[in-house]
Amino acid sequence: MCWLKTVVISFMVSAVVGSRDFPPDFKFGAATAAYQVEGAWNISDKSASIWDSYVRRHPERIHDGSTGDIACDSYNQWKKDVEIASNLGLDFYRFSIAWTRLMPSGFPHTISEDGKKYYNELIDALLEKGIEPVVTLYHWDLPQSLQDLGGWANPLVSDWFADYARVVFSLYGDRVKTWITLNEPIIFCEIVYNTAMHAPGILSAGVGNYICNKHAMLAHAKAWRIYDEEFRPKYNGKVSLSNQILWLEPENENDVEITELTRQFMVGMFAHPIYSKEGGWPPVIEKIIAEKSKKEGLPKSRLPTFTQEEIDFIKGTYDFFGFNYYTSRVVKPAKEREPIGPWPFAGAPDLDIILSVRPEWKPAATSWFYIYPEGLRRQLAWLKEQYGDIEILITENGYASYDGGLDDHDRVQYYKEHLEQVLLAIEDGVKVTGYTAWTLIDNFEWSDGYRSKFGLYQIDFEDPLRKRTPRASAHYYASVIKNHSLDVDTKITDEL
Ligand code: PNW
Repeated sequence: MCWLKTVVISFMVSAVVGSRDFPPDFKFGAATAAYQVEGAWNISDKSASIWDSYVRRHPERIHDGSTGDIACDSYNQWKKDVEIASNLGLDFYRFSIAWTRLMPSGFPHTISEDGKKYYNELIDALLEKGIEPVVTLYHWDLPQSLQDLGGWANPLVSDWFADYARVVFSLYGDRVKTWITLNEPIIFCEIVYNTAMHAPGILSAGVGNYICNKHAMLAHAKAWRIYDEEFRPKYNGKVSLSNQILWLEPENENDVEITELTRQFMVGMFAHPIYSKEGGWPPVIEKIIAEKSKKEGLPKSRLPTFTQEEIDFIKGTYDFFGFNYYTSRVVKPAKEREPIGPWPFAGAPDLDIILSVRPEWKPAATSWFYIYPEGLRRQLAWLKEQYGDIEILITENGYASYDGGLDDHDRVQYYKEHLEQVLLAIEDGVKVTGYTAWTLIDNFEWSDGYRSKFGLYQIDFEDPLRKRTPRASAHYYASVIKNHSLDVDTKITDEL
């Protein structure tokens, strides 16, 4: 019987080991965003974006007083980005287009020849190396000219965005098959208007954030519908948006309900209008904000309503769910107006909660980052439960450190543990089709400047050529991609 036991055990071991392989069509990528890497902020006819002006007006709001003026100089060094993306063996590279580089006035009557050429060359070079371009239309760099007209608070912004989207689809849609309309409306609406700690630095808590959110939903939907009607028939691509989600857990069993409510504030507000069967704002939130507004003596809710026509227009405008995951929080109720804790934006000032973290979640660099890999799997399960069995593409996940060295075993560990959770989620039956590492190269980390590093590749910011050097995590990720499996050594030093 002993041999049988051995056979059974070795079969079980190989079954477990086998489960560390990714499904054959699972894709791996890495991401960047225009303002964080391109530099060349005023080259040729490019106009200023809200980030170009914000870093000038408010250097004190950037940790090291730095700017993205040069950043990784990817405007000039993009061939190196393509080369390292290829060395990593990426299936796709997610980057964003700078609206101000392509359409300097913000409007479609002026298309920059240089801007057009820059993205054409980048896309063609990626395809030549067998890397699929995944393109974000808006990663927070609104033309300043449109901000001067009110930006995301002006109802016309969804038309401005739709016109821009049409230009981009018509220029690059023959080669780009996966599009992200908006990156993280929770950040560019909630963090902006509730804290003013991002461009354009306007404080309008509980008002501006909701107006922005409504217009973001409409902008996304208009772009999706333009693609669907005018471009899908010939190009057959996919269009969605990327939502940043913190996994939320109740502090104890009494806090289950408030936690679910917080999820609706932090996810539902950016997903319910698009992904739910009924569309529109999450009803529970509509009710809370209406009641609070009434108590404040306002004639109507601070949350702008959708007409039924708008609800139907936005509903269903997706081809997958783009999900960015970094960290998690624990939720408990607060007394009214008590500060919300280390995520002071979404829901504030309409959500009376306190957010914290569990003591065992280790902090990474930047104020908001605590490591909880299981949060990724749990959030994926919640998304499936809420919005059905839809395709989910993880459009960002990565690790921040203050140490810029090459021996980044903490980052290797982060990737390994989060990819394990992705595999478990797939086993759970969640349709996760791809994973995107944030980020390919160290870059301008918004209000943290160049202090926190997220790169698989280190950038030498002292070097005018911004030399790119692979970290241990780049070797590890390349090996995962090559083997299509987590059964790889975490200490790999192959040439990249
Ligand atoms: C994302 N949080 O932002 C952005 O898409 C990237 O541009 C950025 O560089 C990256 O993540 C790292 O910060 C986030 O508080 C901002 O949990 C804040 C959070 C998460 C992501």
